[in-house]
Amino acid sequence: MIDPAQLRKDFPALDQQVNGHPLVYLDNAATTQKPLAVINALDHYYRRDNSNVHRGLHELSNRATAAYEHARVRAAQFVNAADADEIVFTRGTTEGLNLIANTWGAVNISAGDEILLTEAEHHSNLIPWQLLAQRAGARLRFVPVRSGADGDTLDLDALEKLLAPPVKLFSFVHVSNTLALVNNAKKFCALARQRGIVSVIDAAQSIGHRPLDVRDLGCDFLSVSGHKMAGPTGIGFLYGRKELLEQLPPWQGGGEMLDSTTYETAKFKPAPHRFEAGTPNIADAIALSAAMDYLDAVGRDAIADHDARLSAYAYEKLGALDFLRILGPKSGRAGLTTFVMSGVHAHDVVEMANIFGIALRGGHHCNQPLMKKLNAPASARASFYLYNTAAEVDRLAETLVKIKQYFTR
Ligand code: 7TS
Repeated sequence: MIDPAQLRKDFPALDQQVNGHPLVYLDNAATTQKPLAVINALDHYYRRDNSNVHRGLHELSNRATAAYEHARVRAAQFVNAADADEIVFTRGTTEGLNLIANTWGAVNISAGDEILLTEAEHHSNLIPWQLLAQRAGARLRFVPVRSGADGDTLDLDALEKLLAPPVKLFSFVHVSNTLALVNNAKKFCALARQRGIVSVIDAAQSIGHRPLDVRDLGCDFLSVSGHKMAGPTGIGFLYGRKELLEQLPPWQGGGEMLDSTTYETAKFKPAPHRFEAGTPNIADAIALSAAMDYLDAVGRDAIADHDARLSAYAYEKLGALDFLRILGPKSGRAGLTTFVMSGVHAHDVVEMANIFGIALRGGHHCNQPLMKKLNAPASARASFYLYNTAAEVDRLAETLVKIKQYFTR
């Protein structure tokens, strides 16, 4: 079991007062705080090794290149990819998904084809496919979210039926950033593969919270963001199964992604370099590697266990407040709680919580169509990470009672 009180000391941003109260940071699904190991890695890089990669023959460039390519090897290990060449550095989950839509999609999707998503997708796993479908004349299909005795869950019978030709690609969220729903990614990928359908996992909310093994999951692509796993903003990576990645055309052109060029045409480097045009985000890739070391030192099984406990505790604690409606499934929940307070707009809840030093997120959480379907166009969300404690959940619950009282005076 991890000791959040001890781990908090690694995260300088947590040690501050907000509006006269100790900060309770519960907006981890938006972005997590960064440990000293990550801040120090950035500091070290810029103080000592700053240089461009893959081109210099001098000491600093050699160091920067070695550290950048080590980060790729580290990312491959982190998700148990067979080969570091299966890792493309991106700006984050969104860019990785756009990369697939613009490369795999450009070659494989044409008029009459279908792309399967779920109704629980974040906009970043919706809009790239909308754009592709519009360009190619393809159609989007959606596995419905249904609301029943077990809460808001995915309709798995519908999934079985929809996952069939003319669907060519199934892209789904692993852990929903609003519903706290955890999809059975391994099963979804196995079903897709049996039916000759390419699978894509949006692992933005799972990568920093549980062990992930792309070979065990059996996915074709998996996209993640560094900033949701204790790493910096502006960096993430896309895993692509080698056989697929190797065949894909580039999507952005520029320096570093080619072997040779004339004025008319170019010969491109193999994957992953052909997908990394221009000077990459060297510093943040290196610091992301430090974040992965940090998470593995804490232990990802232990983080998952802590998430599950805190999430169950929050569900029980907030569930006891009869003026809240909590979205998502009733069991097997990930480490976040999204709720609607009766008679109080989510933005008022979040602003009032801030007065008490508590950081929440309010709005549609980039899940607009889903929130509309669930008749919760605005909701507030508390999302947890390894440094959050049960005492913080208690403070949240007490504060929500105060907020409700304030608005019903
Ligand atoms: N997919 C999911 C499930 C997400 O939760 C997010 C970000 C993304 C993709 C996009 O990640 P990005 O790093 O490329 O922006 N989710 C949130 C959130 O819930 N609040 O702020 C960002």
